[in-house]
Amino acid sequence: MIAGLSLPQKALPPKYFYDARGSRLFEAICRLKEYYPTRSELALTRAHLGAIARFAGRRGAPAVTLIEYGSGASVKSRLLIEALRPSAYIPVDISADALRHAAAKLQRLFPCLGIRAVHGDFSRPLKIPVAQARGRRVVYFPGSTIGNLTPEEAHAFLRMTRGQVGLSGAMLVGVDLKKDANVLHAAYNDAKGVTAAFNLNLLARINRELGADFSLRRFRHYAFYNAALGRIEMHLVSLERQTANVGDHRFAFEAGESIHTENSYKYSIEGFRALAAGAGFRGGKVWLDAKGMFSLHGLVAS
Ligand code: AVJ
Repeated sequence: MIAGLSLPQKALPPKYFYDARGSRLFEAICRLKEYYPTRSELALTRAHLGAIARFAGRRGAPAVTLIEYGSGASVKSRLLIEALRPSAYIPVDISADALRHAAAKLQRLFPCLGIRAVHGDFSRPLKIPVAQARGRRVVYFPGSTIGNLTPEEAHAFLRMTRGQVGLSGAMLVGVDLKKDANVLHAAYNDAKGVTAAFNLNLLARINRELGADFSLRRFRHYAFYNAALGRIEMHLVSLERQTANVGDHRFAFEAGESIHTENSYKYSIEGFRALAAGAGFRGGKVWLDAKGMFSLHGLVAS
């Protein structure tokens, strides 16, 4: 936090949004009419579930270990688990609460499924519990969480994952698509202000957990589509000249100066396939929802 707030363009990593309240606010975002990604990805998963499960489970591999990064409430994985029937499911999430609830719920639904929740951050290589990682390894990375990474970071992440699933493994990645900037703008500037509350909750969390004194009233949520870079940027903009303390560090803000809190990259289908190819994956398959808003890529090692 200190390092990020010391940059010329102040910036904080979006993974810190997800404390218990932040995870709840994110779930509320997913239900907003303006926020199309969740609904689109669910629709495409339902529409193509058979094909997706055949892709993930093929090559006669009897056992599949399904690893999910950023599993959150595991809503989409429930569908996939039903169709794929993996022998083990390893959800990985930075929010301990979300992880515990999702794992308990899935265990009730699938009593025979070996569930091994891993509380952590998928930006570093993950130690997969070996006893659970039987058969074919399939990494599921839905929600366009990959959009939080820059293309360079996404490349490194895909390379790391390819190493993790090995030559016989596969990856399923949900990727939000480029579209009309007005649709993107609405999705990140909802009328009820839930996205604004989600963004501002980061400051509330820093205040509570790091003894900081950000005045939440003096910052405003700001999100826009940066077309040149193909990404939504979220910022917290200081409404006036002010200072804020984090521990013994004092940070000065000019009026209008911002903290950059999130990027959400949008890809073309070809653009994402090229990125995956550069990281050693063959773009095996791509599935879309009926409106062509969102994509799910099935990748195998090339
Ligand atoms: C969870 C990273 C995919 O970028 O759309 C939603 C997070 N931020 N509204 C996204 C988010 C603001 C979301 N991801």
